Amino acid sequence: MFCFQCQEAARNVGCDTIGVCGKEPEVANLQDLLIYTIKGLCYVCEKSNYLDNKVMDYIPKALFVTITNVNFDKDDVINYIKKGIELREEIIEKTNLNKEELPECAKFICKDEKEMLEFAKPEVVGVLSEKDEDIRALKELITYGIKGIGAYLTHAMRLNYNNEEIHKFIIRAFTKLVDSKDADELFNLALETGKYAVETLALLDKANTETYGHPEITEVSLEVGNNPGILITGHDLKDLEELLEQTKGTGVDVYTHCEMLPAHYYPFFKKYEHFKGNYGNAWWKQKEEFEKFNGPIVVTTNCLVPPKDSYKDRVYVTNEVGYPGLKRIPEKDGKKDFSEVIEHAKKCPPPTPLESGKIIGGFAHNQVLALADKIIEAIKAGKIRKFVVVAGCDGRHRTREYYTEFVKKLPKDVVVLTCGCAKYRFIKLDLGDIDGIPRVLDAGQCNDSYSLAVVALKLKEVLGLEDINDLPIAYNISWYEQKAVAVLLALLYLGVKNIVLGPTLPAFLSENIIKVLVEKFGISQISTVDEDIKRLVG
Ligand code: FSO
Ligand code: SF4
Repeated sequence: MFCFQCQEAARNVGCDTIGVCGKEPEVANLQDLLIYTIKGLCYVCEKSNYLDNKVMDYIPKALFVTITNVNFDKDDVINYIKKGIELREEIIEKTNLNKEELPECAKFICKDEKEMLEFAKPEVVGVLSEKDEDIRALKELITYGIKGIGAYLTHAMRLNYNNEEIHKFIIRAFTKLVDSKDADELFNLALETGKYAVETLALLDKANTETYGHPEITEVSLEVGNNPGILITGHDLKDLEELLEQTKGTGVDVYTHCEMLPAHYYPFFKKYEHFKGNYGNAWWKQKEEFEKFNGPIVVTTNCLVPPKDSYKDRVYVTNEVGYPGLKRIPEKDGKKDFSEVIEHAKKCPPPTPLESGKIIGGFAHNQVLALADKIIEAIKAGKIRKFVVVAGCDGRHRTREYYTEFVKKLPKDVVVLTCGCAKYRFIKLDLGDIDGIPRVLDAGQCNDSYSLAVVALKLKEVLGLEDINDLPIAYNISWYEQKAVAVLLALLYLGVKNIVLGPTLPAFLSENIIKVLVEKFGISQISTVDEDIKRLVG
């Protein structure tokens, strides 16, 4: 295996024996083969100008399967590969494409696990098949950005929002990855990936807010009640909706974990009295927290950590998530049946209390813009000197303690804009407010990154500025997996310069590509807390 797609890649080079995330070598190789299969399918679609609902349903989900901490189950990956080959062959037949002229990824056939594992070598189908370091870096940057787009698009599609143009872009981009060796062309394609990341995030924002209302300022309890509970984690709001409906009146409470916390901010979910509060922290602490929760846990998307035997029988998965031995929530006609989990919960003791108090959040674009007058006033009066976006993902490395220190040490006239699970590094600290505006404004999930862009663009307009970089906003982004790569490319597309990235720069970027990103966009890695406060806040 060879995988370097996330921030925790071994030695910041790549995982080559087993994933730091727990991904087994066979699964890693099969996921490479799945990406290879998707590329072949895209190639065939592009060359025959073909797109249908089956393709639009398959590609984003198949991409989602390969994102860090989503699926560790080889059987699931094998099924996706088989499905991809099947779709591709159907299209070749329908459109009379000449097989002889197709590249290997668009014509290989592997019938079973054995054939797949023999074929799926990192040097043949994986990232090492590209020998040129810089071309490889650009291709992987685009691939990971598109994986992120695939995940966001899957979420939007789950709520029946779709945009064919995004699918067409994915198809065109993967075809280019098969064909192109031209660094300039690939660099431009990376920026275009950012453009479509913005489009996809906007579509998802529309899907979420039209379905569940605009997030509003909300206090979320961190305490537990006396009823048995179900803990729901990941990012899928539709799963949460169905779970809340089906647990109504059963005596079972529902708690959010990690990236599901922002669900509490939506008006729609407030009507459920048994929707209790948030339990725990960012994904990487789940081993300890799932243990203490005592009841069943539903994992709807990333980030799943390989479960301990002590609670494994209480973990259920949905959607693209998979891990050998975990139970899957049955689905019929697109609707999930949570009855088994609910019965399971009834037999469990209530959760062990972890914390007390509350979190305040709900500062997505609509809510922040409702406060715009107050904010502008505070800026003009010099009460708010600057905003710093400290957003993205959390992770288990000790170096990430930097983010807690950074936020703690910021001058009192600086406001933090956040989203994603990165917020768990500081959301529970009491950092006070500025004229009633909290010093940490949480917009929601990493899926809500678009909110921060809307706020920036609106402020630019209100303040009559020419350039997004003239705003009093600095960016200190912590990344972990591929959705964060999509968000980073989105920010670059929007013209944001001087982003500080951490805790490390991506292992998949070559020195030359990093140099270009530094020259063109002023991207840099985190340094010490003091130095970064000096350069970001002044
Ligand atoms: Fe976190 Fe995991 Fe939302 Fe990521 S839970 S790390 S960017 O997968 O998805 O913020
Ligand atoms: Fe390693 Fe990250 Fe790949 Fe997992 S996803 S194998 S931790 S680089």
